[in-house]
Amino acid sequence: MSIERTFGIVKPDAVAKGAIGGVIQMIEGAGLRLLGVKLLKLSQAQAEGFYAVHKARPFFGDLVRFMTSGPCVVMAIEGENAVTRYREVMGPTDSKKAPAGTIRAKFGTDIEKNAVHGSDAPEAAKGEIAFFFAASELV
Ligand code: 3AN
Repeated sequence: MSIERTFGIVKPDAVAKGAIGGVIQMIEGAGLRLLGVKLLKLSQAQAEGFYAVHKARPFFGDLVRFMTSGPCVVMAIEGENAVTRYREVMGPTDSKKAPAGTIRAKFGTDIEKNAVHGSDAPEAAKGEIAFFFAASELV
């Protein structure tokens, strides 16, 4: 077991349905803690930069449009095996396939409006946290 950091976003669909508190409750309930939290509306450039790895995918334009459609909450998260643990709590990308008890089953709608983002590896988490937080903002 190792203490790890991961990065999460409460996406615009979940913020719009008043689920910020519900998502954070599930993250904390999984034994993870927040190191940093911000409410913000992503600019076009921020969304394109954050999802640059998906630039060639057919859904890229829709993804950027969705992620800039309203406010979201960015979170730096810490805990034992945080990357895997948080992905378990999120559930799979497609909310329709998410098992009961996961964030995406509770607050997501489909593969695009899937309530939350989570890093897929510790190295990715490092870059994603640095994309939104200065070291001094992590407590
Ligand atoms: P995850 O967020 O579960 O790691 P990724 O990294 O494969 O999933 O995809 C990044 C984001 O792109 C997803 N959260 C989802 O919002 C969107 N996405 C992925 N696949 C599709 C798709 N086939 N159609 C629409 N949006 C998609």
